[in-house]
Amino acid sequence: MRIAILCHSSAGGSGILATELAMGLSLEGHDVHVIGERPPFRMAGGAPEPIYRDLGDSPPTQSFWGQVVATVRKSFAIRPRLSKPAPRPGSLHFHELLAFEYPLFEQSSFPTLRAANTLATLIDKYKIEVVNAHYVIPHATSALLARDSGLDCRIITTLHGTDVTRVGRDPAFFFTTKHAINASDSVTAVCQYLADETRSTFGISRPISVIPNWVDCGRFKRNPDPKVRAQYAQPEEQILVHVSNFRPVKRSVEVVKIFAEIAAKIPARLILVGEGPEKKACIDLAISLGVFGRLLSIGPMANVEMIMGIADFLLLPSEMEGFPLVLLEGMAAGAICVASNVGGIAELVSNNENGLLFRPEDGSGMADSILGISRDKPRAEALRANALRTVATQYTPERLIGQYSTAYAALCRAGA
Ligand code: GMT
Repeated sequence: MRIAILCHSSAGGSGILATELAMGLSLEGHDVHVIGERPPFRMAGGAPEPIYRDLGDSPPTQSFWGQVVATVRKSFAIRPRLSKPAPRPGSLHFHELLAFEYPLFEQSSFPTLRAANTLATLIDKYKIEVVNAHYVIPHATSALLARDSGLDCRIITTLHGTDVTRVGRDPAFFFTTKHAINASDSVTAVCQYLADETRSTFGISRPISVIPNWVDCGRFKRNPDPKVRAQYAQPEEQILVHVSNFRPVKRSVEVVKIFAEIAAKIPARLILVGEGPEKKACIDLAISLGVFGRLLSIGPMANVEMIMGIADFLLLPSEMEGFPLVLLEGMAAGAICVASNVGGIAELVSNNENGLLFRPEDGSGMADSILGISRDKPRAEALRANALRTVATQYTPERLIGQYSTAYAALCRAGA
């Protein structure tokens, strides 16, 4: 199939998932065109330079394809014994949004319209059959605009979380979000909670199928090498990790409070990975609580598996979540996940079996249970083993990327 994927380029879950999906679909042999404001965060190892900017006919440079193929191979841990074919060169493209500056426009960018026009150009040029819009605003709207310019393609919209629970329900976006969901040919959500929440928020009855997110257990795995661990912490320290975009919905400041309670009782180290509006407040709080010396702050990491593989605990006390990639990745890598029981999290984490769930505001409960588990090795190992079993059996890329391509194929058949 010829597929276009629209996604946010920032280091957020929806863009990461869309990138992994694009790379996986290209492995299945499809022609995939990713469209965004700039190359998405995890594409080609976070390739910094803009690529394939002008939709021109000149082939992408060799070095770019070299990077993409290497990343796809690494991402899926292809070994000779696997029969999966290597991606055909040329099966994965990135297209930056076309842009035009004009003095009349106060806001020069108009990303919704530019995405629509870029997409329409691609549909026309590459005979795209299916467009998968990740995150409703603005991508599903852009896809509908592109199709309404008289082009023949199917639109499938994937809901991720705040596109419904925060942005979509806001009066600023309510009607456009509802319209985009209703007018898409097909809609998927990353968890059942989000599918149900979408229907009740917008009062709609259309089917929304659930395709959960996944994790590559070949890439996210425990790193038993003490030398690697020693780069981040003393041998006796428990390593707690929070990977986030540090928006208020993640309640990242709470992580520092929880950590301070723990660090008052046992040797511990907190690693904060990512960037966002509340990062500074986290650092300031760590200073005022006297734990700054035990904190390591790192920006967004394309290879976050390095940190996940040495973490003892992963903290996610969010106010709301869809189906967090960070939990899937922590579970695969052996970090015991301590999270709030919100959104779709309980569809992945069973309390006391493969992780720990709390009310978002129960920071002390989270701290107490981390302290308890850090002294109870058999329980820690049981939680880790159960978590790995969950993700390795139910949330594999092969199975779930296959569900996307099956959904695309069904749409194409229905529209033929
Ligand atoms: O940051 C993004 O790009 C999307 C982000 C969000 O704020 O909606 O993440 C959502 O989508 C992810 C991928 O499906 C999920 O892992 C997250 O749970 C979900 N986040 C929230 O709903 C807060």
